[in-house]
Amino acid sequence: MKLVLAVVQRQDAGELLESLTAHGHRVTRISSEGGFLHEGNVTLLIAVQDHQLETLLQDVREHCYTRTRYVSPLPPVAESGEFYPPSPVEVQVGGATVFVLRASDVARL
Ligand code: 2BA
Repeated sequence: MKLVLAVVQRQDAGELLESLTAHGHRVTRISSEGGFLHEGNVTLLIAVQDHQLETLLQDVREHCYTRTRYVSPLPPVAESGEFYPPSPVEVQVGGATVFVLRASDVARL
């Protein structure tokens, strides 16, 4: 059995959740935030049997897209009143960051 933690972009979370539940998975959705961009994202917790893992990952691949963000780095320390606005840096976000952990059991008590 595996516990899958999938960090996905908020724009992708709705359709992915629909697809996962349609395929019979039980899913927990947690609102989260990326430490680098400080943008809201979504972390999904999904416990699956080993034989379900590959189709689950396929669902994630199909519903999570790569997007480009531009981040402005901090400006360098200004010297003698000169000002050089820093150029935005391109960052590719996603599809999804997926952690697969071994799980010993799932109990619904
Ligand atoms: P963020 O931390 O906000 O990162 C957003 C994107 O910024 C990342 O996309 C990556 O392209 C870039 N990035 C992140 N940290 C960086 C750094 N130290 N230097 C340069 N660029 C950096 P993704 O890799 O697709 O990650 C999307 C989100 O997935 C992350 O949002 C974070 O919430 C999560 N994540 C990614 N890798 C993780 C990891 N190893 N552990 C925990 N969470 C992770």
